[in-house]
Amino acid sequence: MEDNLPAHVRDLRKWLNQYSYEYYVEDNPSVPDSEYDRLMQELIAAEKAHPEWITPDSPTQRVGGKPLKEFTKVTHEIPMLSLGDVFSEEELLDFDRRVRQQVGDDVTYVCELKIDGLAISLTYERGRFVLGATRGDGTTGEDITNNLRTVRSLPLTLPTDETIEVRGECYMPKKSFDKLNQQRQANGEPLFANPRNAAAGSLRQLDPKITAHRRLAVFLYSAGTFNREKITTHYGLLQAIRTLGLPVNPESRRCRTMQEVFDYIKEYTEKRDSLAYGIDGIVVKVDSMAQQAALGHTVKTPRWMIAYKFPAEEVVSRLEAIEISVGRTGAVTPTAVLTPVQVAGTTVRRATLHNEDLIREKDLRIGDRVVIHKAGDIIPEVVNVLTGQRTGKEIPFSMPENCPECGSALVRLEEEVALRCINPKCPALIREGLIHFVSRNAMNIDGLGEKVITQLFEKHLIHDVADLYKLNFDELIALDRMGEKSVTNLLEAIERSKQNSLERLLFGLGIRFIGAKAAQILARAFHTMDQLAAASMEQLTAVDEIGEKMADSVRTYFAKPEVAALIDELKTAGLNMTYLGPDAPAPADTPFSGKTVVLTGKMEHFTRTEAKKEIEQRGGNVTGSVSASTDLVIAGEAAGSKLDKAKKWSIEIWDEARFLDSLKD
Ligand code: 0OX
Repeated sequence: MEDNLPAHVRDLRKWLNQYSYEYYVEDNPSVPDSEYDRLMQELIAAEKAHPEWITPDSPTQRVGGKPLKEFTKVTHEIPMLSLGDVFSEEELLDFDRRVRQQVGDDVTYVCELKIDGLAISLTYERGRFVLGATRGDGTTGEDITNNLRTVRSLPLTLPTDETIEVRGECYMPKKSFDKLNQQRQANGEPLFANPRNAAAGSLRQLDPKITAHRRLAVFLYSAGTFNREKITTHYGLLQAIRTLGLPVNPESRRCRTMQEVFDYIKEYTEKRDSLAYGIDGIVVKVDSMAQQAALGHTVKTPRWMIAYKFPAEEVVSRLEAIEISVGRTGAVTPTAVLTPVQVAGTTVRRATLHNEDLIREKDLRIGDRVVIHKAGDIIPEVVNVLTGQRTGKEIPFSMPENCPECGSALVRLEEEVALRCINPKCPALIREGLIHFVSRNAMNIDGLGEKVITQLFEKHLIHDVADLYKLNFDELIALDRMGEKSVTNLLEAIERSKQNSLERLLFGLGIRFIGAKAAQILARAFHTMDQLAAASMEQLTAVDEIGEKMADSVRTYFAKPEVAALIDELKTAGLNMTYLGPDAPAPADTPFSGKTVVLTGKMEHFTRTEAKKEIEQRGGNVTGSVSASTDLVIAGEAAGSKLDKAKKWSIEIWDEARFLDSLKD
């Protein structure tokens, strides 16, 4: 293509690409911006006069292409693995020991910054950027070529005739993030919580014009298809990628001892805030490719690298109050209301207290100064109380004996830490059940958020889910902040939801222990609501992945006369009650979908039964011992031989904070 271009157009492209590289990758421009702009205008004019000179890799074509309807799927020829992580120096030493056991004592590591962005893959065919993809689940990602094309530091052409696939991280520099949020604030738009979310949101745009305004950047750190003939080390690979003109993070360093690794970690823990981009840890990789091959990888992660994650940032705030809320299942949860503080990039106003035991153990009192961190850097938690700073005015807290919404006595079910309201008529249970019914993974009724449901419920316009299908225009237009257009859209969304496949309705009904994945399995196995309702214990437990507890819950649910009446009402309203097959949109993937998980050690916030339930509700399978089929081990305090075994076999290991993090919806 390029060969047919006149020399002056080729020169313009070459200079523009070179100046872009100097500016965006090297941060060291050799010409003023005005010169770049002048050349760009010249190229635009030339291409306008000769549209046949426009090719997708012209520097004028970064923001091309129409908005997409949806992203197409991309299969990664070589799976994109992810990183195992550790949180302490001891665990890093364990990693080092495992490596040395396998490949001997002569090991060099490369330490890299762990960029807080999104993993991407870039394919260049004969030097032309042809495909950009997200990591997705590692096997299948999404085609985001047009969005990545807008990233200025990503070259559209490379000086090579080979086909290569390089991998790395797409991120939003801190400056771009601050600017973006300032603009959003000025426009009254919701702010992004952190640069990573902003980068993710920007890459998910179907219209590349929006992405272009977001000022993303990339760093490459690995490769799929790549000519490795003369390359024997990871450090060499990084250099080869850099030589091609691709951005590679300049802070990577070879470390010959664990002491050097720890020094690197210390150095960048201190430099972290002054970097232009966010990092959430340090990646330690075995340098020698021969040693990498000897170490191999598990299904998900290479055994020759590990990420050391920075500890969660801790700050002190004041406990203003403890609020009690009642969830859809009746579980009563206390929440700490805090004096707002900044933690790890966001303002924290509330923190989960999980349950009464936690308040008692920590002896939390209203007015206490408390240490806050974010578990897995996401969910705010109270770590401990600064009892030494008490003034004597702090007020001890005790959980109410009665439900704050309906007044009925709260109970503690066997084996559970949480108190529950077991009044099926409790307004909180009904309201939360309605919110769940319309939610994205259930009936997915757009425009029916928590606020609208709460209003409808408080105005007595809806009492159960069947009432949603009786709502009319006049009732909806009378609500706060509802215009004609939104009411029409909402009524259409409600109407559309009647066609949903059975599993969405099943999940939406909120049968205990039946999460999105279990609902899908049941719908596939029994096909219609009536057949499921009539299924015996034996028929239910005969279904793969449906255990006694789930089966029992399904039986109990359908045995209730009020459930039969509700299903009849929904049928009369015209709701589909059959499974529409695997092509119907699947319930959201969870971190546990299809995974075999082993729990070990004692957790702070969950009993074993509770943790198991959380995992099963998300489509995971919990087993008692570590074996070849174990995908994940979740280790609490004082974990013993199961943890050792998991480490030995390089099975993915999570601590409780990571587990908590994964439970966020
Ligand atoms: C990062 C980062 C992420 C290569 C194969 C599995 C993990 N966020 O900066 N991943 C990797 O390595 C991949 N390296 C990094 N530096």
